[in-house]
Amino acid sequence: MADAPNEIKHVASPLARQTLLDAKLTRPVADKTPIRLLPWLQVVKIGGRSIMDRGADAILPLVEEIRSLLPEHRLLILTGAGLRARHVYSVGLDLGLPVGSLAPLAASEAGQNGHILALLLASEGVSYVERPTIANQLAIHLTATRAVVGSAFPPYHHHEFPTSRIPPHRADTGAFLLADALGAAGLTIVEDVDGVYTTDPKGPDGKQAQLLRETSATELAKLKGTLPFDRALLEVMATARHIDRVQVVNGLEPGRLTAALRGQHVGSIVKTGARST
Ligand code: GWN
Ligand code: ATP
Repeated sequence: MADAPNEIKHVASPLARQTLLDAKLTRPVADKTPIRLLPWLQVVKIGGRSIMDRGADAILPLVEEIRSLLPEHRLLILTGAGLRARHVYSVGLDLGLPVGSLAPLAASEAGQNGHILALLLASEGVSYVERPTIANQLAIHLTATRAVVGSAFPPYHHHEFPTSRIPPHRADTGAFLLADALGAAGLTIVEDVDGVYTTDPKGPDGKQAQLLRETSATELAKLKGTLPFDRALLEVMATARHIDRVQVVNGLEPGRLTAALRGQHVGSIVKTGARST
């Protein structure tokens, strides 16, 4: 039999045959700014404990505000977990459950809050969308409607880092990771305080608390006390690709979220490590 011509095509890859651990080799290929997938999207994280747990008094005015924002913005609204997650942590910790088991239990509470919020906005065409939908079909949903609601918690489950007994990556970190990965126009974190203070304004040293109108992830990393969001958020901010600032606003004050989405400075702006593009 005559030799068949060799038609094997070699697929050239600049990363072939090299270790992915050598930054000198990977940098020329990998060090490119990724494209913004949804540059018109505004991501809004609604606090679980700070807003949703307060019930109608806090939720209904915010729902009205979001309703009036819909003609102006396309929104991915993500909810935090709140008090029910704190309860499940305490029961789970008492029973000795590992952090990777606690993470999905808490995440499901963030999902429940999302379902509640979505139902209140259903008449506007807003629905709760499941994680797999956020992962793969967000664009088509946001083309069909102005906003969707999802869980802010990252779905690490048993992949959660065992660096502490409480899952370190919670709703604020999850919302940021998603907003940055999607190349969204912005992320606004809605809380029950005017922004980030030097110390907890509701804590024992509350009288000394000063509002940090503008700060950065690097500066906040040096602050030893508590923050109004997960500390892991500072770590993911450091390596952000798109979201160069996050605004933390008081959702109990009518109009603050609207102003923030219009680009006004009405809370604390936290700068990240991303270069603005
Ligand atoms: O259940 O409220 O999504 O959107 O992290 O996983 O623990 O799940 O383990 O699509 O995949 O409870 O069932 O639950 O909140 O997370 O969801 O109603 O596999 O729509 O089935 O990544 O919602 O839920 O809790 O977000 O945060 O069925 Mo829920 Mo959450 Mo629904 Mo989702 Mo987890 Mo799914 Mo999932 Mo699980
Ligand atoms: P989740 O969505 O995870 O349920 P949340 O974002 O709604 O949570 P908290 O985790 O309770 O809410 O964070 C908000 C609270 O953080 C504020 O009510 C405030 O009392 C407290 N806090 C602690 N440290 C600070 C700080 N340095 N600046 C401002 N608020 C702080």
